[in-house]
Amino acid sequence: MRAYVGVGTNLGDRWAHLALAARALAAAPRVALVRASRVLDTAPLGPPQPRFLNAALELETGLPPRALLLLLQGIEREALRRPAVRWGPRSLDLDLLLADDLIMAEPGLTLPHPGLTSRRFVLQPLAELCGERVVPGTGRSVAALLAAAPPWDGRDAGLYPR
Ligand code: A4P
Ligand code: MG
Repeated sequence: MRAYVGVGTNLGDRWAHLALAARALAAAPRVALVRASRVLDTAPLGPPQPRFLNAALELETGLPPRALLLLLQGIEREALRRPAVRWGPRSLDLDLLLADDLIMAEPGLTLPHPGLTSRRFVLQPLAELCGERVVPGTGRSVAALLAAAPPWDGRDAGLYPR
């Protein structure tokens, strides 16, 4: 299964959280980290809070979607446990954005991720990895959704850390 994961972090050592996410996924059984997007520094959507770093990761995995989500949630918890890191609910947010062409609406797992189609901080890094890919249920490509998304305050922050 080809899967795309959105990474967001706005508390503590944000670069360390990005690196932790990539390391943990690359080390996980039945998961290969194929590529990472560049990193964006983005204005927060929602209530006032620190700016985010956002990026996307492309995975090839033998895990079914539910097992992959559990893995992502375990990595989020690992980021919270790091002692040097200021505790916070958003120290690391890993969203399963796309999993092959699956469409799913089950308790605890919606695919494609519901925030995907309208959020530039998700679409832009994803477009770098798979702009031509049609988002299941929309009939539109990632690049087309990005072109139609509302304007925002986001800037390139560099290569994904390894
Ligand atoms: N869940 C269902 N489907 C999925 C899926 N495809 N991937 C469920 C991941 N999780 C999925 O997730 C809440 C529940 O969603 C989980 O129990 C899971 O079973 P969560 O990550 O624990 O909670 P959350 O992060 O509060 O929810 P969510 O929807 O991820 O938050 P948002 O809406 O993504 O908001 N601004 C900028 N610039 N950049 C950001 O990254 N992120 C947020 C988080 C707000 N503003 C932001 C950013
Ligand atoms: Mg989330």
